[in-house]
Amino acid sequence: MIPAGDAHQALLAARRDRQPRTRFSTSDDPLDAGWGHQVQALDRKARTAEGEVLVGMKLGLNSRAKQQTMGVPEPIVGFLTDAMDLDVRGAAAVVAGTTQARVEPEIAFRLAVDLDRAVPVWRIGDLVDGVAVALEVIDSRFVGYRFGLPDVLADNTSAAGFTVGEWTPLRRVGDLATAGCVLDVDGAVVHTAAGAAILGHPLLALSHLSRHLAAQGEVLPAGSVVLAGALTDAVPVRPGAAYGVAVRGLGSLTLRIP
Ligand code: OOG
Repeated sequence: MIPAGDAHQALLAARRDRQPRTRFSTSDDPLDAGWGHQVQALDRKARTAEGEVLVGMKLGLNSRAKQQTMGVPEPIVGFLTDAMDLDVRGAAAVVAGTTQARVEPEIAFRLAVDLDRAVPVWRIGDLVDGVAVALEVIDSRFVGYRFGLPDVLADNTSAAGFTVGEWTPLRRVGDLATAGCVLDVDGAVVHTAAGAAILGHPLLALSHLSRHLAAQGEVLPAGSVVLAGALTDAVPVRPGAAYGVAVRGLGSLTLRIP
């Protein structure tokens, strides 16, 4: 088994050299999710030591579309820092560091309270201060996005960048499960879905995250952003393209790639 520290160094080199690598897990050495989280924790420690600030968490592989395409049938959790905020750092700077970036349509939640325990599904709404439409830029450090569960966890769930639209209070949004989502590239619709694509209801992503944090003994502070996971398959990032997402009740958002 490759030690977590070695995998962390290898992934750092892959990012620095913009050179995607092959996956770590093999049929002889399957590794496990715990190992993946260990590597991810090293990445988070290194980034925060360099001054990046944790601003939230993201879930991934919550929709059947993504699970089937990526071949990993389980939700995953990663972290978000201010350096990934496309509105703070700029899309040009974020995309310049990527090698095979893709865009995904998302729903974002903002925490009203510290998330410090496993919260039952019927109380999840109490945790949320605002809901917004969002776009995530992912970029795998594995060639062609060919990875297993431990690999993608080690790679911080391919997180690269994100942008969030206007926040709306949850009580004003209506039923998120039946809210339609449309993703377009340069105005041409490429994918559609409903909120229910995310685990049956987008709020269940927060419930999953609360159980994950409780198991790790970790607290996510009030005000943090949580990306609930892509509603549809991802689309490749192309220079000069504009990516639009609209979710009923949440409005719309456009990301222009320079
Ligand atoms: C893994 C990350 C997926 C999502 O929202 O489903 C993800 C990947 O596809 O590279 O962020």
